[in-house]
Amino acid sequence: MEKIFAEVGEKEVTEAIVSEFSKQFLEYIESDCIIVGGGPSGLIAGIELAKDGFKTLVIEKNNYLGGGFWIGGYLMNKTTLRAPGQEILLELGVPCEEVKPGLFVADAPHCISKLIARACDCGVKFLQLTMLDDLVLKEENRVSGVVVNWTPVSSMPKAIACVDPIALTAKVTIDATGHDASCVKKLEERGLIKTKGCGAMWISASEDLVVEHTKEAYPGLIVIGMATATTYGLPRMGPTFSAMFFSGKKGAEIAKEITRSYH
Ligand code: 48F
Repeated sequence: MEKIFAEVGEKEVTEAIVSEFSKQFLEYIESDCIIVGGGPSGLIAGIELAKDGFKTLVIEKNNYLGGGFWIGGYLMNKTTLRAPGQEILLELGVPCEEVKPGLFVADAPHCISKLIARACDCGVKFLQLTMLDDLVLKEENRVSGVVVNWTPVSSMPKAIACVDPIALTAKVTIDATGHDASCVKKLEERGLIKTKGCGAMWISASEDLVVEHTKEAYPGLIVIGMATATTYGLPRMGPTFSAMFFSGKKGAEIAKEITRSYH
């Protein structure tokens, strides 16, 4: 039989995975920015940071990236964007159609796959199946990174799940965990912040409010996307995504400022 593929065996394949992963993991034990959550807001923030040379790591508890952006709403994979969100889709090279003045529709899988690809192109690094377990809090209660574990540990029986997490440090951390607001909730558990919970749906008000409330919620921790709504009691917007883009971009600008002034 004529061989098509290079003569490489099991040992070399395993070695390649272990050595390349370890190299990157060692390099990213300390980052400029850690983004917790690989949904639309987290990915956009990652793109904006990495393209300007900030060392950026995204932590995602699922194996797949993209959060709630694979589906528009219910079971239907058409996504909607209110103007001017379509401009970001066009920058990404995703076609969209204006169905009503100011309301655009696109294929959700196309949107999210382009967003993930752009994040990779810009140099964002990812740790999938990695779950936020806690925050690193030091320097007079400043968030200085995240404590993470392998996602399946949280669903393993207690008897065999005694696995300690590890810490990854960063100049700034972004909570992009959607409705869960997982990072902010860790501060709330310690009485350092009080969340208000996401309000009922009100599309025309919520998107502007989410962008307006995108900010440093606690020293060293920025909140973006739907985590903003959970933190500050803002109405939800349901199946429309422009605010995720604009909140992610605003969060990245705040993160750059914090990183530049960090010492
Ligand atoms: O939920 P998600 O897409 O958040 P987002 O970027 O966008 C919200 C929209 O999808 C939609 C909406 C507005 O259009 O209402 O819901 O704000 O992505 C959040 C990501 O964070 C991950 C989760 O798996 C998802 O991919 N995540 C959540 N908790 C953790 C986490 C955690 N504790 N550790 C790691 N990842």
